[in-house]
Amino acid sequence: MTQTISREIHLASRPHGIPTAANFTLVQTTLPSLRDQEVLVRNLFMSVDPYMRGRMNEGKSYVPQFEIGRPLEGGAVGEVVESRVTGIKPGDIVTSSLGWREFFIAPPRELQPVSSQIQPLSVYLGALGMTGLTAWAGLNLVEVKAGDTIYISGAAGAVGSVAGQLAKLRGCRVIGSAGSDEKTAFLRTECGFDEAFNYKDGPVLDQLKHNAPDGIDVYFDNVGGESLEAALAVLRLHGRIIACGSISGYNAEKSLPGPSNLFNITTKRLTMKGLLVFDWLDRQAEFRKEVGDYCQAGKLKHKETVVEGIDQAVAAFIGLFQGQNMGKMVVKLT
Ligand code: NAP
Ligand code: FER
Repeated sequence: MTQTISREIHLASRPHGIPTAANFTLVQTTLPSLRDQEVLVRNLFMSVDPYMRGRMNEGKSYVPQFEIGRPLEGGAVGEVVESRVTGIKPGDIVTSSLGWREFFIAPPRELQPVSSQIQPLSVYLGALGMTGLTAWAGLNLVEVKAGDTIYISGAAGAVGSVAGQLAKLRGCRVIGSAGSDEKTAFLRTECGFDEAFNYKDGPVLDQLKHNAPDGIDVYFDNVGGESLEAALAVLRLHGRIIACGSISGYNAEKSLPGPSNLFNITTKRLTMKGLLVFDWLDRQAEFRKEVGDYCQAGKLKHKETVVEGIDQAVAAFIGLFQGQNMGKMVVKLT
């Protein structure tokens, strides 16, 4: 019986502020032999996501915290190597939440079979995966419709770039912000955004007013902080906010003050709705059909930044907070 040697990334210590390589260890492990009703999977791609930062903190939240000395978890797509389950065979492609490791053994309830026809398989982590579902769910959450002007922060990332393209397909006017000129060019030329600005070029409020002189109907918030405050200022009467993420505060060592102008919610009768992608899993089939069709028809770009090797996964994760990715950040396991 062959034994599988795998490498996996453990949480070594809880980060304070921006995570560093010292918070993680790469550990080699030998997997046990496969037992009845178990499957051995080799991960091909794994996801790194901003929400993982929150799971590295102490204390409870919606998603369980990572434990020190244990492997991290996260979305992954892999290939079945060996199976002792009827109906699952070597070569099958499966998604799971058992990323951050090269190989793993799991029962079938931990695996979701997906078609190998769709390539690259990393698309199951991005446009057709968790971040694509988040983008799609956000637009549905506040009923984004033709004629709306929508502002999206973090627009060149995994969620933002898909949200903007889906909003264009719905007939919206789309404005995005991102952290480099290369990213704003990508938004305009490849994603079809009407306007895009670099939030590092000057105050977000000034740039947003310039790009949306008549105000906005919807704000898709991936960033929080200054962008949220600016959006509150320019939202029109009865405007809506999709509260999706707040990455500007994820590494803050003490809690940050809220927007100084929250009273706009009252005066303009705004609606701000919290979005958690896990609430939308029952609509995954509908989402995959709609967005899968757009991808196949060439109407939706699923841009990725691919980093190679599990030994680069920590750097890829930290890179999310330095804006190193355009589109979905994925790690290809070699
Ligand atoms: P992503 O946008 O692909 O990657 C993160 C990006 O955030 C970076 O590339 C960087 O781009 C930007 N960023 C980092 N630090 C920043 C800062 N201080 N200020 C402004 N921008 C900053 O990540 P994603 O997976 O698509 O996630 C985007 C947001 O959605 C995150 O807030 C995430 O937590 C949230 N999210 C929420 C849910 C949910 O269920 N609610 C699900 C998935 C994701 P720049 O170069 O533009 O700075
Ligand atoms: C995210 C940010 C936050 C995310 C999930 C959460 C899946 C949930 C946090 C919590 O429940 O505390 O990007 O993506």
